[in-house]
Amino acid sequence: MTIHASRISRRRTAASAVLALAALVGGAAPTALAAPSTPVAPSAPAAPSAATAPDIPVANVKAHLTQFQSIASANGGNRAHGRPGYRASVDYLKAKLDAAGYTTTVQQFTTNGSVGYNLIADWPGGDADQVLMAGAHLDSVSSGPGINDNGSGSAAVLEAALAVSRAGYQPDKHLRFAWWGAEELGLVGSRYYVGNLSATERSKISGYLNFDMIGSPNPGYFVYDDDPVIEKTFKDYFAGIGVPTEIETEADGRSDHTSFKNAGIPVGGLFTGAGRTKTSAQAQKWGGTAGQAFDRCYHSSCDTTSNINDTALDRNSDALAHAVWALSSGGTTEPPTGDTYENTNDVAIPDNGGAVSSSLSITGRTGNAPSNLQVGVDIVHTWRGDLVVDLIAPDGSAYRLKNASGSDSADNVRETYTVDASSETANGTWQLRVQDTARYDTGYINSFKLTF
Ligand code: DPN
Ligand code: ZN
Ligand code: CA
Repeated sequence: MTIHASRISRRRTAASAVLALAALVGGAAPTALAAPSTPVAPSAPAAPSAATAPDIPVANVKAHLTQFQSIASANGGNRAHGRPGYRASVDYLKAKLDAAGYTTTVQQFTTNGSVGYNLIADWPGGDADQVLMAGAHLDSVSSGPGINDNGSGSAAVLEAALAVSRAGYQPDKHLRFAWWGAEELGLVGSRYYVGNLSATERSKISGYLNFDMIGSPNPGYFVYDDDPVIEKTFKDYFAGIGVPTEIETEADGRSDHTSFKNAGIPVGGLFTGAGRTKTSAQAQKWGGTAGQAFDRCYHSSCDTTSNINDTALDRNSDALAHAVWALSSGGTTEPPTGDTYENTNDVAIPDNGGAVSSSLSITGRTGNAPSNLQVGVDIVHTWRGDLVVDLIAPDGSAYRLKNASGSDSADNVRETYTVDASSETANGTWQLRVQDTARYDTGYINSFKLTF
C-alpha cells in the first residue's frame, strides 16, 4: 500500500532518546511459547547496543568505608565540616582519583567561621556541552563518623569513578564526579558550587545524580521523584534485579541535588532511609524490621562501619554505575536534523508467509538521498527473530536492515537504522519490506519513518 507521506517536523528530544535507551537497557525479553521452526543463517548487521556498566565490587566500596572510619577515629570521632577528619577524607579521595587519571579540583569556601572544601573530578573526554554529574556529600555531622551518612554515597561515587577508569570508558557525555562539603550545615558546598557556575556552565550540565545514605542498616529502596528520565533509569535497574522501589518523599530540600534542582538542572538520586520508621508493608517487600527506623544511628555516634547493610550498599552502588553509564552513552547525542516522513498505517505480517511492505511516497526533494538516511522501524511482533527487514529504494534496490535470527526471541523491532542511500534519488516510493520466516509468532508493521 502506498500512502502520501505526511511531512512532520522531527524534534526528538534528548529526554525521549534517553528513555528509549533506558528501555533498551532495562527491558528483559519475555520468552515466547513456541520455538520457530526454520533455522536461518546468523544476521550480519549488529543492532546498536548501549554501553553496559560493570558490576561494582561491594568489597571495594566497603574498603573505602573502612578508611573513612579510620580517618574519623584518628580525628576525634568525626569527619565534620571544619574538622581535620573532613580534610583527611578529601585527601583520601583525591589521591585515588588522581592516580586513576582524573583531573581533580579542590574548591574552597568558608562557612560557620571555617574553611570547607568541595572535591570535583573530571574524566577527560566526552562532549563538553553535555556534562553528566554524580555526587555525594562527604562531611559527617560532628557527633559521629558518618559512615552511612554519607560515607556510603561518597564511597560508591568514588568506586563508580574508579570503575570508569578501569574500564577505559569513553562516554558520549563528559563525566564529572563531586563530593560536597558542609551539606550538614545546609547544603553549603553544593550551593556554593552551583552559585559559582556561569549561566553557560550551568546550562551544560545535563543531569545531576545524588547519593546520600545508600547503605542504611534496615534499608528501603527509594528513588527520587524528580527528572523522569533519571527516575526511570534507576527504577528500571531495580526492576531488572527484582527489587521493588518506592518514590522518595523525604529528600526534597534535604540533600545536595536541591542546589542543582533550584538552578533548573535535571536531578535524581537514591536513598535507603534515615530516621523514619519502616512500615510492616515495607518490611514485607524489603525484609528487615518493621516498626524500626531505616537507620537507628542516623546522625549519631553509632553511624560506624557496623551501621551498613551490605546488600543495600551493593545494589545501590551497581544502580549508580548503571545510571552513570546509561545516561552518558548512546542515543543521547544530537539527533539528526532533517525532514521526517512517516507512514503510521498498520500492515499485518502473515505468519511464515510472503513479504509485505509499508510505503512512503517522497516528492519535492532534489538530488539524492543522504549518506546517513535514518530509517525508523517500528514493528510489533512476538518473536522478532522471525523477521527479515529491508529498505527498498525507489529504483528497487534493497538495503538489508535486519536478518532473521531464530534465537532472538525478544519482542518487537524498534530501531533507527542508518543507511548510506547516497546513490539513490530521494524522490519516489520507498518501502519497508518485512517477511516473517518462521511459524507461530506474528505481528504487524506499526510505523515506518524516513529522515532525510
Ligand atoms: N542528607 C541527610 C540529612 O539531611 O541529614 C539525609 C537525607 C538524605 C535525608 C536524603 C533525606 C534524603
Ligand atoms: Zn545527614
Ligand atoms: Ca512467525
